[in-house]
Amino acid sequence: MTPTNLLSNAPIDDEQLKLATERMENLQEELKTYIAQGSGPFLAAIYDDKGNLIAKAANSVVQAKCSHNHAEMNTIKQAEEKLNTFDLAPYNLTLYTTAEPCLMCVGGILWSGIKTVFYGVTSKRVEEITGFDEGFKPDWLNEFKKRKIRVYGNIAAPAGEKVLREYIADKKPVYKPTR
Ligand code: AZG
Ligand code: ZN
Repeated sequence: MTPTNLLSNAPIDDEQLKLATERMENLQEELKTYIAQGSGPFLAAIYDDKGNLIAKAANSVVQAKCSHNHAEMNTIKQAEEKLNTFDLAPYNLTLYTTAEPCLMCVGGILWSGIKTVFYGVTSKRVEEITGFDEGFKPDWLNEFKKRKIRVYGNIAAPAGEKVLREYIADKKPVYKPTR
């Protein structure tokens, strides 16, 4: 049965949702190790439709001193390098990300050819819990639907929110440009 708190722009069957929830829970658990090694509190992974892991990367803005280095952007870049293409569409790939893509990453996903997105914590909750600025966003689920990109959000969100609360409790950096 599809949970009522799912945020989506396409149907999904129970088995697919169960697999996605398991993968998201694993990603949230793995994120803790990345944070301990200095990454920002976001992790993303790309799988193909046979279940092969194509790419996985965390947010490395602080480590790499690059404001573009969000988890989603790093993961897409890794996948494109691995598959030697700027267009991932023929590979029918799915992106998992521990939090809703920010303004920049919504664009990055759109240009990449990713076909399906599963995200964990909503941008609203990320901002409330951490103070990160996720940017203003258009009605991106509808815009993605028009472009045949499926989106499913709020997946394993309690596990994701817990990781973000721990990040803040540990006084890790909430970086943003000075205004
Ligand atoms: C972020 N949100 C997501 N989803 N991913 C990142 O890497 C981020 N960095 N700041 N906000
Ligand atoms: Zn982003």
